Amino acid sequence: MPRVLLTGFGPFGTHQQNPTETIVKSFPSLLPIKNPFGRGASEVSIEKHVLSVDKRGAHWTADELEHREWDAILHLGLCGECTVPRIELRAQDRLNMKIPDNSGRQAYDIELSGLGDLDTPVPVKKWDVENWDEEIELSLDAGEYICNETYFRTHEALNKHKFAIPCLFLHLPSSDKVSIHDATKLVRKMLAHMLYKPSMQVAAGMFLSENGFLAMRRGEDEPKSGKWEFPGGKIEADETPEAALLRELCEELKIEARIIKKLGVWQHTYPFLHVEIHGFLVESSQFEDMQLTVHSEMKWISSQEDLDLDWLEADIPIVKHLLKINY
Ligand code: PCA
Repeated sequence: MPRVLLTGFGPFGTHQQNPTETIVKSFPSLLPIKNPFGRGASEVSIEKHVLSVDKRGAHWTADELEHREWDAILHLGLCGECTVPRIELRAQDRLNMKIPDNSGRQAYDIELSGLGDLDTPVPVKKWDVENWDEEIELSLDAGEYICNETYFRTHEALNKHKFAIPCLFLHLPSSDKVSIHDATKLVRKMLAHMLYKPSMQVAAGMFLSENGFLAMRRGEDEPKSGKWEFPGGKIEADETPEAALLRELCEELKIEARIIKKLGVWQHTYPFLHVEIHGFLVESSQFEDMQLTVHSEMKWISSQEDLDLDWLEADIPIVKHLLKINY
């Protein structure tokens, strides 16, 4: 049976209560869940833990991960200023405490590791949260206090762990803004999405010039930022791969393009996501007017050395294929 770790925090600062403590304590120990991405259902066992609002609490999960594992980890914390729940996608390499923690520690403007922020590998952007009944924000700012520290330490430990374990942080507003009942429902929904793997259809465009194929680098605020890929994106439910590609090229590069031919379909399974990539050879007369809206850089790739770029894993077989074939 899959096992999940669900954590919350106790009161801190001026907060007499922390809804995340109430949620964790009243959460069932056995939970039936259904695959939100397809068929299948399972019973899940939930290990519940209320963390102390201090360094010990922030390190607890990371320390436990040295000798054990779970199938998913979901941390909950209170965000006093928030009005809607926030799924945190990034743990910042920073601690800057406006108030002391529950052990009296107050650190100002320090780095947690000095090695940079850590992004969750869980593909939350593929969950379609815009269409959920609950209002939710996706956030890249988990704060600079104990919640962020906890998220950072857990991800640091997960990056060294032998298993790929999905982990997220959910910041909840106080219970007068979002009831314990609604927040608990949201936690259940998130766990179901974390325990099953979404499958995604993607359309990718390959522009060819005398300098090779066009590769793009993902921008700062994108998941897997800094990785190289081909322009394109998700095929929506009611779209053909071709229509999706032309729409994505318009959104990402601000150009109208034309499809020359289909190059193939490639499959790849990441630890938390399965992707099927439909690749097309494309051209555009508006190439000169290109504006990058989600990427930070572009590059023409033509030689085996270009395989050394930090590619999205799923794209590597495509790059190998393109460099081998003479168009
Ligand atoms: N919220 C605080 C710490 C504990 C909690 O529930 C935070 O956002 O850092």
